[in-house]
Amino acid sequence: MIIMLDLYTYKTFNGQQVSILLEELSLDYQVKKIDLMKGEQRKDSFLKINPSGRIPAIVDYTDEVPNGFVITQAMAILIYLAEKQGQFLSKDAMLRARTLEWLTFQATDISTNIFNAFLLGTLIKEPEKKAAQILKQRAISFYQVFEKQLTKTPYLAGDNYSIADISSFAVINSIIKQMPTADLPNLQRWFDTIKNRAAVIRGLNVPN
Ligand SMILES: N[C@@H](CCC(=O)N[C@@H](CS)C(=O)NCC(=O)O)C(=O)O
Repeated sequence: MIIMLDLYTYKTFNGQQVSILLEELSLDYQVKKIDLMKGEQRKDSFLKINPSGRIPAIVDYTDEVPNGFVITQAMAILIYLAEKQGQFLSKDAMLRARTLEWLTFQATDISTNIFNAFLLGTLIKEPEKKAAQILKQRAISFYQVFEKQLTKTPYLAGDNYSIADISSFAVINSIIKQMPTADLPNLQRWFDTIKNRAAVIRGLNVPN
């Protein structure tokens, strides 16, 4: 089997969004594990791929770029792969905008708050811990917006499962224990539907 794509990743929600999409697209890819706990993201070999020293990153070996087209940033990777394969992101301008609207909401309002809360929460001082709590609460408050939307449509951007769902699912899944969705029935229904997809189960397990 000729592998045409490398995925640099680790088991975090940013990495899992991309591995879930790759599994949904049934693409062949080679997993390059970057162990963040061992600081492998700061090695020169990885900094050549992503100078900001963070996962995820992909290298796509194409006819146009046989040495590999490198792309970083989870959102950019999701959009690139979905567009390239013509799946999970509509070509219709309005449906596409709706998907990008939910994807951006997730990226800027949910995962950013959660990530910053995690960073502050690892510090010992009380003011930082309090700030972490505020950011977490802010992210949780946005669950209500998801719930409201999901009373109207099966998926975030409408009738079709899209990269907005994949991205949001990976983030919510990573914090489900601290931030449960059980009291929001439509969000819970959406979460369970996605969680049981075979590609999602495989994608969450990368790198295994
Ligand atoms: N905005 C970036 C965030 C990537 C990111 O923060 N990745 C984390 C793991 S979830 C990472 O690699 N951190 C390693 C480090 O900061 O040293 C994206 O969407 O890809």
